[in-house]
Amino acid sequence: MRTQVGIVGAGPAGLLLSHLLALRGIESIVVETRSREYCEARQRAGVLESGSVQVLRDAGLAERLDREGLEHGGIYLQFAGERRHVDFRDLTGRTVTVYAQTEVVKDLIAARVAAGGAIEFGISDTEVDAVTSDKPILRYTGADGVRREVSCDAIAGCDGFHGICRAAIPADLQTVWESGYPYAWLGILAGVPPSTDELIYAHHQAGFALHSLRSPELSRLYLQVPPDEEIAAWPDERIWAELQRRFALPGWELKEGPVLEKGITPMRSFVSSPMRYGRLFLAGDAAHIVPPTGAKGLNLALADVTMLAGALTSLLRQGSAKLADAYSGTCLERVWRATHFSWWMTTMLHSTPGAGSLEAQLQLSQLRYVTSSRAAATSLAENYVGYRPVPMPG
Ligand code: RFL
Ligand code: PHB
Repeated sequence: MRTQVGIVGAGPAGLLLSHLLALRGIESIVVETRSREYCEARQRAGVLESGSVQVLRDAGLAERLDREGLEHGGIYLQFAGERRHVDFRDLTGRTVTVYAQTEVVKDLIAARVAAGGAIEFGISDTEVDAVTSDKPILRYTGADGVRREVSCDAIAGCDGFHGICRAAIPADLQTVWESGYPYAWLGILAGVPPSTDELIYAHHQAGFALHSLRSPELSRLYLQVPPDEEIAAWPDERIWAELQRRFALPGWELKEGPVLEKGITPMRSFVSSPMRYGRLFLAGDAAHIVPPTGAKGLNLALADVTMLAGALTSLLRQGSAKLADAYSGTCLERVWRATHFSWWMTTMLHSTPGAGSLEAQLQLSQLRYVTSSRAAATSLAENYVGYRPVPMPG
């Protein structure tokens, strides 16, 4: 078989890339180990930067997003018994949109299927080969058990943190930065209308909590838990009791409802450089992971492939390697900004087990600062809505 771009992984990165390439007349195949149903149901991110919304709109993918997405002009930071609003609209003129990753993925798959795009679910034993040649090879076993080999002009590794593409870059040419955190997130999807108009990020001595949402009828809530926690230790009553404790505020009520889904997510910061080796290009979680506190992972994945679609178009249609050569460096600048912001939000809001009381005082001071200084609040806001560098005057 032959195609122009072999794409490994049908997450947001791989799916958007195949769509953007198709719009530019470039053929691709997407191969995915999981089933379509699994990809469409996997609960993950919820917040889209305005730039991500624009990318989806420009690509003709925002019909449902524009109808069902919930535009948010800020967030609440809660600490020391107070809840303060950070007003993104006022500080930056921009907003974010709450629209679940599951919905982004459903829209992308529907668009690819409607356009007759090649996506194979339920494949196994993915291999990439000859990636430093002009004709890299993608091999996999289809859902029918038949081994296939696809000759490509380029391969995109959009296969997430646990994928195989990153390992195709020789270790001596790769630099990895990685750090774990001494806590995880327990996330629930609850069948109850959100108790808040904006997301609430709560600092509490018992641990961080986040109130997010999915729709006018569905809430999404998270609790900081120990990193090796078993979900069995958290029956629904314990989860609600802990959420009630961490969000407690006089005159405000957290509404409870049935827990429709729950899971525990470990947290790490991880960056692998370069994001390109020959004709293999990494994008999204395959190359970098951030802790979810800054709501950046999905947005970085979409930004990477927007860049990559342009780079592959000029490589494959005009024969120009200029953008492909710049791909890794350009992406990594944004990745490092998001990596720092996510680490900063995480360490400001979570309580580190075993840390002395000095840590809590420093966190509270920082939280007071970002909610009282316009300069500090603007810094948080411009990172949250998606930082775009602008030249400094002079
Ligand atoms: P994905 O979504 O992991 O997709 C990779 C796909 O590749 C497949 N795969 C393979 N396919 C073929 N062959 C192989 N050998 C393969 N190995 C793997 C996998 O099955 C999968 O389908 O990566 P992608 O596309 O880079 O997208 C990244 C995002 O999914 C991720 O960054 C975000 O979900 C992170 N994230 C958040 N990001 C935000 O921007 N805003 C948020 O509010 C936000 N909240 C979150 C989050 C992630 C969370 N979890 C569960 C990690 C909240 C949570 C709780
Ligand atoms: C979510 O809605 O799942 C969500 C929102 C904000 C975050 C992380 C996750 O920082």
